[in-house]
Amino acid sequence: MTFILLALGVSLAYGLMSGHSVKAKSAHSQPNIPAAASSSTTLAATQSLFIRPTTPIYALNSNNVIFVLWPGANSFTRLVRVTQVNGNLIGIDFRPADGNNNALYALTDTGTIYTIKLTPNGLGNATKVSDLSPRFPSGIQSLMDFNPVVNALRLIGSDRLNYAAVNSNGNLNATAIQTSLSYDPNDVNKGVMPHVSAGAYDSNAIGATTTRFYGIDYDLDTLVTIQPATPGGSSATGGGVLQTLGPLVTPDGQRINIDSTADIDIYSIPSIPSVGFANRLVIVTGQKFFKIDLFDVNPAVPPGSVTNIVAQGFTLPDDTNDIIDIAAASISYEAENATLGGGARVDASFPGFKGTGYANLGSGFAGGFVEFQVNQDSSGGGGYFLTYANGSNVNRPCNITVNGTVVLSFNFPPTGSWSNYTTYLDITKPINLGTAPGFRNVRITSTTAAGGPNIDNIRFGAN
Ligand SMILES: [Ca+2]
Ligand SMILES: [Ca+2]
Repeated sequence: MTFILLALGVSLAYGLMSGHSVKAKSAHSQPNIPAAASSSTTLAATQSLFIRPTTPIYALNSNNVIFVLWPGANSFTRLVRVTQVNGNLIGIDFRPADGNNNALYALTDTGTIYTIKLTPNGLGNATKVSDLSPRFPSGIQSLMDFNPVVNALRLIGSDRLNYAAVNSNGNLNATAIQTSLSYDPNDVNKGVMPHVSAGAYDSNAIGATTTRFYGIDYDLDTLVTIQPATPGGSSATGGGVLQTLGPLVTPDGQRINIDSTADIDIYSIPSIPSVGFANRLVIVTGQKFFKIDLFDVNPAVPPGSVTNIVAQGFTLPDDTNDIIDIAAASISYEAENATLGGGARVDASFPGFKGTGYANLGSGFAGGFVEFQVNQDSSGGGGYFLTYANGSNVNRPCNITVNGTVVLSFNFPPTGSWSNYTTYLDITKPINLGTAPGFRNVRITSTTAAGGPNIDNIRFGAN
């Protein structure tokens, strides 16, 4: 196993994983083989460069039905029809601050925000979060996405309406109407009426300090962005000033036609601050699924400069069920948002953690555990990243189980102090999650009387 103490090592691995080239694959042949290549010779031959997401992509249709594209699958699977809501669902997204994938946020055309449970126990159950006032009126040709920095919701309609639902001494309880969208006066599409029905923020994880908004203009079939108010900052989304980055094209240069109800989402692989996040943008439009590695897109260009934006993908079967919105599952799971037992407890005493705390597995006894509900595929994802602290001067060994079966053991060596969080990276011996679709329970349990470490979070490598 590779025990990497230096951020440089983590940066190198992330850099390799963010490049999706054949070179990167051969350098780490085990973690980066696309699932399709091993299961289908035909797919491997025709889509040899396309690496499918190793995180599930959830989808919504206009009849309140939730679907999911499991990692490696060729089509969406129907999960559940949501019945406990008032109105028609028009948007879904995961909230990075949740620190898990247990529920989607969803908005109805009557202006109510709900959470929709995705885990097997209570699948499809809806819980009301808040009412928008005024209601967001733009219907299904709209986008809904969480800004990971301010932990608030962005709503944009293809009619140019631009809303934010923010936390104001409550959860998403204040609605702000912001500046309607328009193209920058120096943009190639200045004066053109925008039709943006798809959009998402990058750096989509706990710990992001800046984030950039990307969207798609379905009328122009282009990728657009909103520049930050100051260089290096977050997109000034509330100002609504769009910039065209370029036309969407396939790898052989064919223009991609975007439907009016197409949607996008972004999933992000956290890295060290100087490197930022490795961001993947996924698109569902009609029968097509596409993915863009945002590492290949330079958004910080002056208005008026455009370049082709290459998206790779595949054709879904006929029965794609009129998808109107999608949401990519996070690869990051915070221990303080997981299930704890055996004497373990949520704690926040030692700073340096991500999210709101960590799981303290306890000192002086064995059996403290943290259990994550994980819906990833580890077969093509390139390992896992486990962030923990051990301020004692002895190892604190633990077992890792998947649905009760031990798959790995770790020693969790001392990190020097309880405030010194270390990321343990192993891309050669991934936690074998198995290939079965759906959630499974990944549990970390201390095995000796020394006790266990403080576990901050776990992330699974992604493509
Ligand atoms: Ca999102
Ligand atoms: Ca945490």
